[in-house]
Amino acid sequence: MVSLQELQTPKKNTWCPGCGNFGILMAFKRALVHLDLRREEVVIASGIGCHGKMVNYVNVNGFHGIHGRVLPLACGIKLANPNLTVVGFAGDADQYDEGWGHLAHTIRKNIDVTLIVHNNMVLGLTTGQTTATSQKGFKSKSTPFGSIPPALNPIAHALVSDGTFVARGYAGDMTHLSSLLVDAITHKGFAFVDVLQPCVSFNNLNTYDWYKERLYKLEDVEHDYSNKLHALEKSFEWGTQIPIGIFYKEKRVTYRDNLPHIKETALTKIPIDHVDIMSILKEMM
Ligand SMILES: Cc1ncc(C[n+]2csc(CCOP(=O)(O)OP(=O)(O)O)c2C)c(N)n1
Ligand code: SF4
Ligand SMILES: [Mg+2]
Repeated sequence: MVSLQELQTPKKNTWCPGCGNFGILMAFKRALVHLDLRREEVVIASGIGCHGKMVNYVNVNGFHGIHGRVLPLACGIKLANPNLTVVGFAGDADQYDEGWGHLAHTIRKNIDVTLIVHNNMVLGLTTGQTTATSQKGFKSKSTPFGSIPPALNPIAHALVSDGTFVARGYAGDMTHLSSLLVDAITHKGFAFVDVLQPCVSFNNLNTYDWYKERLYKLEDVEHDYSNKLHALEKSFEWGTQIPIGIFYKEKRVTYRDNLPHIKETALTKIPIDHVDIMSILKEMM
């Protein structure tokens, strides 16, 4: 059984004191302990940003990729070796700006990975610029007079893209987030979790106090997560009341289940000794 201690790494943590990323890190580690997964069965992938340091702070296999490309990485790893549990960590600029296109297509293909988006509604690592989820009017270095368009709604987009697991967590409620991550990781198919993450250095609008006044749990209002229209209605709640929890969940065949040639055997187990790639390489030279 893996312990919190074993998931610790010797890397010095460089997040700002009070950053919401600490809550996500601990919630994820607790989820791994709860699921009793062996460290070598788990692979995590991240983009570039403060969130990207997750791969440095969890003692499992990790791939720190490039900005916006968490999903191609995570999906490639999972399709090559379905025996692995694959979790991607992205930032809001990372996923909802640069990597936006990947999200819709991974959702509709229902590739069996989990995506956790650290949604702090700002570019943290680059010291505070506006992102796709920054609220209209949000003032930052890149929009000193306030962000002009309305904020993108990731939950509504995931629902209309036919997501099979669509949820929102909060970095300030570690117990709730951890149990949400357990549900997401055990979901067979693509699990999408948008996590509201306070950035204490560059987002002085969406703070812990701001969330405290607004958040409520969908499970407390007996939300039926098999009802997509109801989930969509809930996804538009933003303002005085903001729901967290599972919006929608359904069972659907995964992408890999539709690939008969690799359905039974992991690509990583198929011998390649007899494959001669020289002729292909010569063609390219
Ligand atoms: C291809 C590419 N474009 C832009 C950058 C510059 N860059 C570094 S981090 C970052 C985004 C950080 O914002 P976010 O994804 O929201 O992550 P956070 O730091 O808030 O966790 C950007 C644009 C980069 N490293 N690579
Ligand atoms: S800049 Fe924001 S997101 Fe980055 S570590 Fe500091 S508080 Fe966290
Ligand atoms: Mg961000």
